[in-house]
Amino acid sequence: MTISSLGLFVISVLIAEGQGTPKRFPDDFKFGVATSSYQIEGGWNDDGKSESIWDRYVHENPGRIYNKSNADIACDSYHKSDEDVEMIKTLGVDYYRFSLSWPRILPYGTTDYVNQKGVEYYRNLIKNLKKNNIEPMVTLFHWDLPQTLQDRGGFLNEKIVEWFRDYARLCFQLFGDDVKTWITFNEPKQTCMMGYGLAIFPPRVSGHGILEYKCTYYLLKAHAESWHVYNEEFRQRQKGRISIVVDFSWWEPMVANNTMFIAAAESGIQFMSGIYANAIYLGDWPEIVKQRVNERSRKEGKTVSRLPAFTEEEIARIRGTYDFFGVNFYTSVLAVPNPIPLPSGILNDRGCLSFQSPKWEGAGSIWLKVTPWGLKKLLKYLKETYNNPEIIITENGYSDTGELEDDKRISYIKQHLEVILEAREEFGVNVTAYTAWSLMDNFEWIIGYRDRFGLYHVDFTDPERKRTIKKSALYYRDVIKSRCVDGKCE
Ligand code: GBH
Repeated sequence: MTISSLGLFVISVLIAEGQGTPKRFPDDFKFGVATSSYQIEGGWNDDGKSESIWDRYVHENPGRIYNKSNADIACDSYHKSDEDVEMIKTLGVDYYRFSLSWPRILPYGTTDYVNQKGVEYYRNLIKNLKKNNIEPMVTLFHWDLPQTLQDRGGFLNEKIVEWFRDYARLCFQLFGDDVKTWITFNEPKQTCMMGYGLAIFPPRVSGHGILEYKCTYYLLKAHAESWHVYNEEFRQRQKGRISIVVDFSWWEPMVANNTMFIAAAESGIQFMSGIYANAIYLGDWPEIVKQRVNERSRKEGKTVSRLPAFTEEEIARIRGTYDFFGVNFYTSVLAVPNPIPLPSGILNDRGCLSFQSPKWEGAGSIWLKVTPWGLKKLLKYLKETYNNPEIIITENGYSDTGELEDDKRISYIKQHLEVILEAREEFGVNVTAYTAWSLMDNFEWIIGYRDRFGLYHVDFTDPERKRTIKKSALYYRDVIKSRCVDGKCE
């Protein structure tokens, strides 16, 4: 260290300490806001777009969606993207996270036919964002698989690796000059566990502890192959970055300082989230997942494990395919050991149960309890478990019934921002960005339009889908401007 660099170092330490209050975000911390294609776009069959598995599902099973709603029109963003950009601009965010609809770009799923109208829609949106100094952060897959690929087996056909890789390559070619942050998959758990395990989301296949793992195995390979495509064919010229987004709840042992409960919590977080992250950030399945599923398979008299084994080659190919750690965080659960031997299935394989305390503050959604302390613990856990990666919070948000004076949403965001600052200060967690879910009220999957997550209200009874700013949007705008959680720094 030279004298002058030592001087600079001392000065920066003094400045850092002088700031005293941990309530201020550094200037290079980024703020964003998020949506996803199926939840906002509408235009479900406009201009050559084909059906996604969600289109098919809501049309064939209206009764399975709250109030028999669907997203045929949703927020009508397919026709209102200029207004969307105006709203985003008002917030003053650094970036907008949205997703591309695969069947809008590739109606047959594969790259032999590209729907130019679909491409144009995203090209206009991206240009408009750039013009307004808003960085696009683009998710390639937020659950709306082309139905035509589902008809060929979807995520149970190994071809999904090629289909997705080719779709990803096309998107890098089409939009990569302007898009510098890519996300391959949003929340693989919802695709594999909810779609091919518990059969709650389309394609509603019951996996019995077999197909949810098979889906995960192919999905991780598809992620890795597209990362390699970006890395080898685009990175040098386009200079962007690409990763996956895994959703994590925090798992707290229901009984503290009890090894059985601590082990239950660790198993819970590994089966529910680590299973989608471990191969990418560390290599292979999490140890506890391998151990439990392999042993249970043996006890069930199976000659091969229900969990597909990665070859050494596959482990090496998938390991390291990330440029940052994308995490969605909403809530926490309490873990309890479940020693009762139950039939195969991911929820039974994990050997624990989850509960939420009735003492925790609720929200509009039954599963969402306000637990900012859980995010703080999770951030420390992620740092320690995954070798201190750069962490981007790609979603965090609060649901209610759509009130404009949404003080509870403000309080939720504020508390989560506070713990992010604390985790950075106290544990040195490298969180560099925060994304609020969501820009506006939208189609909240099977709960339809009941649970509202928006910073803007949307009137779904109005053919114009009128959007109205909520108090929380103004709060978030002030945070971004002042870089302080209470929206004002002295
Ligand atoms: C995210 O999922 C999604 O990325 C986003 O699209 C969504 O709008 C947002 O968060 C809010 O939900 O039906 O009772 O079995 C968050 C995780 C997964 C939580 C599905 C609710 C359904 C539970 N969500 N889960 S239930």
